[in-house]
Formats: sequence, C-alpha cells, structure tokens
Amino acid sequence: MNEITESADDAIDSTQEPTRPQPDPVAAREEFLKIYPDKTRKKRAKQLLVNSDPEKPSEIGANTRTIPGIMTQRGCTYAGCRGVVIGPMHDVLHITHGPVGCSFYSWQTRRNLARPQPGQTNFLQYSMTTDMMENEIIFGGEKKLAAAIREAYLIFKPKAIAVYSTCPVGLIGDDIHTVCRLAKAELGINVFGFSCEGYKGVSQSAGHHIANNGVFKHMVGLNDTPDEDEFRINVLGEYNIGGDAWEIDALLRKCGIHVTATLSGDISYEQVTRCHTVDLNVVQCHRSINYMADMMEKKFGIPWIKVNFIGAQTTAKSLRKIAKYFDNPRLTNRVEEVIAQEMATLRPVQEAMKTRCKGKTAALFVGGSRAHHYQDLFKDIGMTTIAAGYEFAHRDDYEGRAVLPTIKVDADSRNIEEIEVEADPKRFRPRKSDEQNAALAAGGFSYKDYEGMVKEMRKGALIIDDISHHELEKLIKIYKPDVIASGIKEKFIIEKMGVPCKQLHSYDYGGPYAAFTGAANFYKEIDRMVNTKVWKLVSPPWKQDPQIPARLVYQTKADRAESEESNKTWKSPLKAADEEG
Ligand code: CFM
Repeated sequence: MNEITESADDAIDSTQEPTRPQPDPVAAREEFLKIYPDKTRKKRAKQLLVNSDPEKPSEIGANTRTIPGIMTQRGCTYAGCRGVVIGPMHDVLHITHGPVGCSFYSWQTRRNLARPQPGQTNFLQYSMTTDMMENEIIFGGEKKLAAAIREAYLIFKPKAIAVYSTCPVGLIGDDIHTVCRLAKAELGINVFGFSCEGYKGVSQSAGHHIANNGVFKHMVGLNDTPDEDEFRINVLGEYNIGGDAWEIDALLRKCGIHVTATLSGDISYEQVTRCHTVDLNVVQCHRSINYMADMMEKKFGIPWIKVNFIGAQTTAKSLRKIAKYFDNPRLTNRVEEVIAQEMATLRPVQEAMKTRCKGKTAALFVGGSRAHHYQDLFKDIGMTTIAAGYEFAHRDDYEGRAVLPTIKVDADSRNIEEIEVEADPKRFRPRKSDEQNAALAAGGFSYKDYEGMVKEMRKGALIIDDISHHELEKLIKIYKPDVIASGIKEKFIIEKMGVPCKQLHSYDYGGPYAAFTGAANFYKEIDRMVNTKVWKLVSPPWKQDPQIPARLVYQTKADRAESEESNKTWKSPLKAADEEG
C-alpha cells in the first residue's frame, strides 16, 4: 500500500459498476456525430472519444475554436479574467472598460463569496464600468476611462484598481495600459490593466492565462513580510464558490497548516502581495492557475503539488501529501488524527447515502476542472460517471501533464503572452535541498503531478470536449443518466427531458461541497436529486405541442423535400384541438 495515497479507514470501493446495463459507447458516439456535415463531423470526432484504454488516454482535440453554429457552453476571455481569476479579490476595485452589458453580466453571477476581516473593504457587490457609448467607440474611450478611474478612486479610496478590456476596446485600440500607468502615478495607488478582450482566445481559458500574467506582474512579490505561522502554503485555483475555500481553510487550520493566500477565493490585495513568502503551493484547479504556480516556482523557488479537496478520499490523500512534503512527525500525526475524526463523522452519512445511490450513473460537463474532481464525490457514494467533459480545458487536463511538450501551439494560443520568468536574484530560495527532494522522490512523492481526468475514468466512458446541445440531448436519450452535473445554460433543457441537473458552477445556491464537511452536503443533495420521483412526472412542452420540424442539415434532396412537405401540412395539436371545439 502506498502510504501517501491510501489508508484502510478511508478507502472506498472504486470498482462500482452501474446497476443498469449501459449502451454501447462506440455506437452512441456514431449516433452523436452522424447529423453533422463532413467538416464539422471530422472536427467533433476528435473531441468526442470513447475511453478505450484509461492507462493510455487517446489524444483529444481540446482548446480549439468552437464551430460557428454549434451551441456551446463556453464563456469569453473577459469572463475568465475579470470574472474568474481576479474578480474574487474583494478589496481590489474592478472597472470594466466597455459597453455596459459586459459589466452587468459579470455582476455577482459567480458565487465567489467573501468575508472581509475588520478594517478590510469589500467591493464585490459593486459593478463598475466606463459604459462606453457610440461616441467613445468612434473617437476613443481613453479619456472616459481615465475619468472613471479618478472618480472611482475619489469615492472608494481602494488600494488597487484593475481595468479590464472588452471586445470593442481591442477593436478600436484604446491603450488601457498607458491610462493605468498614468493613473497609478497620479493617484499613488496600484492601477493595472488586462487586455482580456472577449474574442482574444477560444474560451475563458485565455482569460485565466492573461489574469495569471497580470497578477504575477503587478501584485505578487510587492510585500516580503511572511506570516509567522509554520507550515505556510497557498491554495491556488480555489475561488470559494458557495464557501468551499472556507471549508478547506478550516480543515487545514485544524491540521496545523497555515494558508497565507487562497487565489483567489475570499482574498485581499495585501494577501496577494505576500503570497510568494510561503513554502508550498497546492493547486486545486489546475486549468485556471497552473501558470501562476509555475511562475512562482521559477521566480521564488516555491514548489507546487496538485491536490483535490473535492471528495472524501481525495481530500485525505491531499492532506497526507502536504504532510509528507513538510516531513514533520507532529504534523503527520495531527493530519492522521484529523482525517480519522472527520471520517468518523462523515462515514455514517456516506454509508447511508451509498445504500440509496449505489449503482446509479452521472454525467459531468463543467468548466476546466470540476468535471474531473466531482467524479470523486459520486464515486464516494457508489455512483459511476458514464460520460464527462470539460468546456474549455486543454489536453493536459484530460491526458495528464506528461503530454505538455507535445501540445501544438496554434494561432489562437500564440495570441496569449507567455511571460519570461527568471529566478529573482535576491528572493529565490529553494524550499528543499537536493537530498530532501531525493528522499521525497524515493518515497513516491512527486511535484507538478496532474494526471488528468481520463486515467481515472472507467473503460468505455465517453469523453466529450466542449459538448454541444445536440450531443447532450442525444446523450440523455441514449444513456438516461440518473443525474447530470452541468451549468445554467443547459440546466433546464436537461430537466425538461426528465433528468435532474446539479449546477456545478454556482451549486444552485447550495454548497459548500469541499473537504469532508462539504462532501456530506453533496452526498445528501445528490440523494435528494436522484431518488425523488418528480422527474418521472415531467412532460416537456415540446411533447404536448410539437414545433414545426426543422433540420440542421439536409443529407439529401429527398430529405429536404420531405421536410418542406411536412412543414406545409403541420398543424399544432393545440390548434387542432381548438378547431375541433
Ligand atoms: Fe477552475 Fe473554477 Fe473550473 Fe474555472 Fe469556471 Fe468556476 Fe468552473 Mo464555472 S476556475 S476551471 S473558469 S474550477 S467559473 S470556480 S465552476 S467553469 S470547472
């Protein structure tokens, strides 16, 4: 038994197979693809795979443009930068330079909660924008931006202001960086901009990268004062959705591990400026923040490991790995004590929910990390993930970081700046000696070790990148999963088709789901969803009042003629009923 990863008391049965016989995945895949025109089919085929050998994941088409006409769940680059990575910093003032819609739709739509300390400010409830109008689009918006920064400063007196470019700003060429530099000199506070125009990348993923670069350049390293606590870490890629970061923080504190900064859940500007003083970075969401982890390692010598605090067994494994890194008997014992205590409370809930959920199936289509992480929570209660995919992750998030050197750089990824980082002449400090690292490696410990989603999925599962609405509907019809974990854009279609949908971005107002305490919430929530009878009573409107049949593409002329004919004679059943009186 590998002592880092397993222990008899928290081991779970991960060989669980679904109770109902499952469809043939190869035939299902064919069915998904057959409606597409040739070119589209060829492209989608690369993004839609059957997991034929989990040990050797096939190369997946990921992080490429969505084909126009396909309904995608993706967001834009601005969303990934302003909304995801930097937006949660609660005392930084965020100004969107653009038309009002971009700001309005990023106004508290993500549940990144904050509980500022006494004396700290919280601007999260505000949404600030330059509200560009035709005038600025034609004659330039730099003056309006400068005025907005000045005005916001006078009202709120923040320590830092971040400015975000939207699509039209990139198109007309406003130089936000010069405006920010001048404002910084004028106001004497930190002001910096992000060229995160919505169109800049193929998804919000580009925005993560742009945000990482900017936070690293403009904030990290400004204050060298370390916290006095021992075992100091940062939790990177945890955004406190529904309070997850608070559960993780409380658990770590119980173990005696100190979190200097969580990037960026419930974090203050000041914490970001000092986060380079820790001894270890642990990465929760690899997709959104791996850049930061790598840059901090190069410049300051802080190593990083991948963790996962979603799922009981994975949480235990992550705690043990952190303890192993610090290699301190006191900490190691304490971690074991905490795991034993937490599992003693959680196990009865887990067992009870398992008897009710065992053998049921789930499909997950979320973002760039949750579609992987949440499979562990389902596994905890005996459920099987039959299909999963990310919206915008890259190949390494599917196949593991080993494929990084083989990822082709295309025109879209080249568009995003890769910043050159060198060791800081004064502040670079290796956290472990070569001997210590050799001993860790001999004990099975590895750094930067994200293995990706596919290896942990069962043979025969479907892996679907950037799933389309059409494919989702087919999946529901063919597989009838007991629950789908997904987002708000598709939630109600799924539910109208009689399948419960757990919204895994904002948690449908629920959560937290992280750490042992959060796991109990999730098990109970999923039990309620998969065991209620209400879904069998749903009759979607299109079954009662079918719409005119329309086709995406006509394969043959006869096809088209048939469709046109049926349109002519089609009558709404409701109308027919009316006419009959
Ligand atoms: Fe990371 Fe996220 Fe996610 Fe993400 Fe997101 Fe999110 Fe997400 Mo929505 S940072 S990749 S861009 S874990 S907002 S907190 S839930 S899509 S899976």
